[in-house]
Amino acid sequence: MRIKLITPAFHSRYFWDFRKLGKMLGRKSNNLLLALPTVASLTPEGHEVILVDDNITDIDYDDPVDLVGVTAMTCYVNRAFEIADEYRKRGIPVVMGGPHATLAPYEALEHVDSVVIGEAENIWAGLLEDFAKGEMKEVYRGVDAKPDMKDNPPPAWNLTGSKDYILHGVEATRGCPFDCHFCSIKQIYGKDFRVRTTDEVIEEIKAAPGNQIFFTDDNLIGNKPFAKELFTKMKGMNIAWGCQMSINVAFMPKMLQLMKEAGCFFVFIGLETLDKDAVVAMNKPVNKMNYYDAVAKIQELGMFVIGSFIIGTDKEDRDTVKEIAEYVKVSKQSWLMVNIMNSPPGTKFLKMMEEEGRNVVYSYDDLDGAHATVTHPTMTHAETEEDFRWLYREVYDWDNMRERFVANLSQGHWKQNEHALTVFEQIKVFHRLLFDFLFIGPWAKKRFFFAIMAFMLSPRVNRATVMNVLLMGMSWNEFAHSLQPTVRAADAQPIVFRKEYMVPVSEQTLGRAGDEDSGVERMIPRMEGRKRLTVLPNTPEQGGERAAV
Ligand code: B12
Ligand code: SF4
Repeated sequence: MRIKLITPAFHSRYFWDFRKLGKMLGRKSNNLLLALPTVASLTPEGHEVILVDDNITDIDYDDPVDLVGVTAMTCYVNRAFEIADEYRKRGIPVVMGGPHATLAPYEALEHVDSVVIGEAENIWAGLLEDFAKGEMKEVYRGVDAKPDMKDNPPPAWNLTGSKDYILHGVEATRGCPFDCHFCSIKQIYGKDFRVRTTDEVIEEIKAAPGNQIFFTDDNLIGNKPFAKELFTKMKGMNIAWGCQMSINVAFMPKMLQLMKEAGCFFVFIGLETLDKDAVVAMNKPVNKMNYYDAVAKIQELGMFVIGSFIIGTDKEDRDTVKEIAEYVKVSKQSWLMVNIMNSPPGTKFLKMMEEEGRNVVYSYDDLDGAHATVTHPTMTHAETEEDFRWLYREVYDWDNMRERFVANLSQGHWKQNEHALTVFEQIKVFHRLLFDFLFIGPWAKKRFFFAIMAFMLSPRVNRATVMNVLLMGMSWNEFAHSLQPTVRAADAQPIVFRKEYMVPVSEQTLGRAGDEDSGVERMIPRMEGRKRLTVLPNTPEQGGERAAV
């Protein structure tokens, strides 16, 4: 069989797109999400698999294939549905998996022939067998057949244009020990934290194209002995890597030392809010600690912290972003990510907002962290979004970045990231950087450039780190200035989160349409001719009826 696996394009700019950095390095995209290279690797021999990344290539709908697979997060599921609809128009069956299909499978079934709820490892080969027999089911429950992660094959990077990407994802664990109320990880992966063998992870790192790795794990220190063993084995591998972790890592000196020795380049930490009561309301008590101390402990070892904040929660007002900007200035936290509080399927937060009648989402596209989608007690959506843009512009202002990085690079010992960029890449990129910094943009940009370049002479900082600060600063400054206010049609209506679509994972059933015992027939709201999800009026005033989740 010929199987095409498609990663749909993301509709707008986002923090991680590193668009300018990619241009400088001659790469088309930051990364290819790991989902489909992983599914490809699970495909039994004898089938031809083609991986397509809609972010960088046009989809050839007329290229003959037997089966199409798509993945999707909620914020780009509309594009996934468009792709699926195109293929189905041509009579080609489509399977969907990933976070959205897991959390709202009965909606996905309006656009595709089959959904995989949860993980594919113990499902995919069987699905293909069923398909070959003409017996593909509508629902496959990977959540009941979770892999133990011990024998996961490495992602099929050989099928990707690996030179197109800056970073490559490596997965060492699945799950998260926490259960924040705005997150759906426990729904997707269940409550157990699973780990691979460290040897398999090391082999995968060796096989990954390039020398820059992003661990896709939700919390790489979720199992501490495992993390320590992994970092110990990574020492000397000469790769630069980033990861996500909870803030308590800052108070594990042994762990930090091992990370540093293993070449850690950045640690992404969900700090969420400066308000310690709000942290408790979010069910993230691990964050009840002093962020200033924590960030300093990581950065003084020469690892960048990307601290992520959520704005637009109930306790906040228009001063909140100013407080966050001040915190970044004083703490000298290197990089900041901001999200506007939103309500994806499968979260306790969505349930709360629906019950309170405060979920006002115009499109799934808006659940990308850059749009306000819940009613706030004192701020309008436009004000929250204005604050969001202001905060990015403020933190990524050239003079603010200069102050932070001069302080960072003067204090720490930024030597372990020698391989963040190869010497060849450094040479290739330097003249582009020079041209951009010297001839384009304001004086503040040149001040930033010369202040950071001065660290080329420092015995405590290596060249690759200097170049990366310049590249990342340039990229996130450009991103901050690319953000635009949302424009909506005057008659735009919020969509309805339909109860029958968002069936909790624990209640979703397995089976085939028409099979009475499966429950599928009962739950899938059949629509004539499989048309796109209709946008329904949301509130009674608009003539609609709000669906509770
Ligand atoms: C790593 C990651 C990223 C990285 C990706 C980097 C990289 N190099 O890969 C970055 C930082 C770029 C990122 C960005 C974003 N992310 Co993210 N990300 C993740 C994370 C932590 C891991 C994803 C991953 O690679 N998992 C490993 C792979 C192998 O697992 P998987 O994707 O689940 O795939 C398995 C199954 O789902 C299934 N499957 C998946 N697709 C398909 C398709 C078919 C056909 C089949 C059969 C099976 C199948 O099979 C796979 C193997 O079992 C997840 C959380 C999580 N643990 O899933 C969040 C997550 C996916 N991200 C999320 C979000 C919201 C975002 C952002 C919008 C954040 C933002 N505000 O910018 C952006 C959007 C980016 C974009 N345009 O794509 C949400 C999505 C929620 C939702 N309802 O959709 C998640 C679930 C996090 C969360 N806590 O809620 N992310
Ligand atoms: S710590 Fe991160 S991944 Fe874990 S539940 Fe909270 S937001 Fe989700």
